[in-house]
Amino acid sequence: MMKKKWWHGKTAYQIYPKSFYDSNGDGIGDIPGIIEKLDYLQELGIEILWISPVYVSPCADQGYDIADYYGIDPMFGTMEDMDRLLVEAKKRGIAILMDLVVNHCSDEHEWFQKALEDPDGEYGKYFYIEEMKDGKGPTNWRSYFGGEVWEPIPGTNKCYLHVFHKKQPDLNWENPKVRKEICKMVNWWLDKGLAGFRIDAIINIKKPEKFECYEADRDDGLCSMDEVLIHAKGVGEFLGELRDKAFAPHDALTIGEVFNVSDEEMKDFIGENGYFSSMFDFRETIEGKSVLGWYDCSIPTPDDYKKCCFESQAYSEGLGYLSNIIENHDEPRGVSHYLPKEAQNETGKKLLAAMYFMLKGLPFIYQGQELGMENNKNWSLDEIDDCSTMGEYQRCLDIGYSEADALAAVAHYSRDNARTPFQWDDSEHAGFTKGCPWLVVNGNYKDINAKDQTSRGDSVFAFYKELIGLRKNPKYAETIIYGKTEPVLVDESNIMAYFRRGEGQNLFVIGNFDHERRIVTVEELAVSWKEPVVLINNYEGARIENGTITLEPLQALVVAEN
Ligand code: TEU
Ligand code: CA
Repeated sequence: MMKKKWWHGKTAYQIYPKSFYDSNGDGIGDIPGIIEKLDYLQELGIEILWISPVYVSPCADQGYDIADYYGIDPMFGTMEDMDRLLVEAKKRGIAILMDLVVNHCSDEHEWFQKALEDPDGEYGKYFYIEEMKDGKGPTNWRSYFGGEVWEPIPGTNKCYLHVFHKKQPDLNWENPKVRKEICKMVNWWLDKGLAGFRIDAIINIKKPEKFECYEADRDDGLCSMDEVLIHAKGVGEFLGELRDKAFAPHDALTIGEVFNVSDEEMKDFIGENGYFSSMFDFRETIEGKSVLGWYDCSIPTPDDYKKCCFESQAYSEGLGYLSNIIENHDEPRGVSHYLPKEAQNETGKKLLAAMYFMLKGLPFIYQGQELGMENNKNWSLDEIDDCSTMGEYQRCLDIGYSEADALAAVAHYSRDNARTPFQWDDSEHAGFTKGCPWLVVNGNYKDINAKDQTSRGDSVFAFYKELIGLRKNPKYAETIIYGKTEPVLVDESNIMAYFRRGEGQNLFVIGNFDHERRIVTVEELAVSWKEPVVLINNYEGARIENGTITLEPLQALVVAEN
């Protein structure tokens, strides 16, 4: 039996500060804005809040490029605001996680500025700085945002490594001084009263021992970081040190953004005494992605979706507690991605909500997900701000797409879909700001907004509230939190169904992704269940007779044994 932790039964929420709520009319969401909306989050039932970066940043990658780890960027507020947020959140029983971005910093960070001044000096060793040969870096690795990972240092024959944006130089974790600095900083924040961190892009901190070229996977002669990471061995040593010297002494809650580890390695990451408390399940996120770029990706079907969920549930069982999502600030809106077109309505949104929320693990809700916020359907190129989208767009042009086709090819995956301002009400700019929003507001804000959602008993918001309430209901919480997930009807296309097996209690979760009525039979319900009680339903009525369940199109049910 898994050791119980205070956070297992909670529901977590991710805030993307720039787009949440603007308190001072400059068009940019801020920390005072978050404080103003804490009551809203409490009303929803949120008890853990992950806040994407608010540190000092020139914002080449929206705050994921940090110029001062100890300072709050003025666009987000002040350190006093941050301290007040911690206090106000605590009053409402909400624990705060900040974003820990330590694979890289900003090129405007003091360390990098000093490294540029003297690449062979002390601070040069904080980064990966190499000699160029024939004007080229030592390897053919492609950065996540497109182009080479090596950037020349002006006035020298040297270059530095950046696996993300060129304004995000990678920190050299092999250097004990770097590790010491990071450890100090993490402890400083935890001492302030943070509950913990979401840990950014962490698998990238270990590089291959030798800087070598690998086989190219596109005609640009470069290879993807996925290939590079296969050759990088021993990240665990760094992570173990961070755990022992910073996380463990504070009993911090840490959620790793962990890509590119095998299922076998999962135990080291989130097992007993693992590096982190939990890590996101990205199996569904990755499904359909292509090494060639976004233009070549395919959108997962409901059957793909359920297969991914069940695989992750099976691998993690008895081994660690995953964090479950349908979207985040890097992904398309979940309802626009996992639901078939004709299912993209409130009933379908509730269906998807129930399916992922009832899985074993810590559920995260990304801001706006609880309203049913969708991808923006009408992007124009000049409205896109995200560097990753621009890289993928360029890639399309490079292989001969017209501008219009290139935009059409990347629009669905643009990270800006998740980053459009939160839709608070039906007034101008969706009530997000009194000024001019930094990113365009989704045109559907008059139909989809918090004011409407919180006023209706049958809204997506109300449904999320019910799911969160059920998770806290003492009668069922143990089973929801710790019960084993057991898939059933796996070969029934467009039906996702599973038991959650608790001690002396079973729950049954079923959803119909089909646009037609479906009738399925689960014998156990007829044979050994006394009487099924419907706990969650996105329809008026439910028909369960002798183990035979009649599901309306997009109907979702959570059922308990009486
Ligand atoms: O993301 C890391 C990551 O590997 C991807 O999700 C990446 O952003 C995506 O493939 C590019 O489209 C984290 C953050 O979540 C992301 O916002 C940052 O841009 C990135 O790290 C760099 O800090
Ligand atoms: Ca502001």
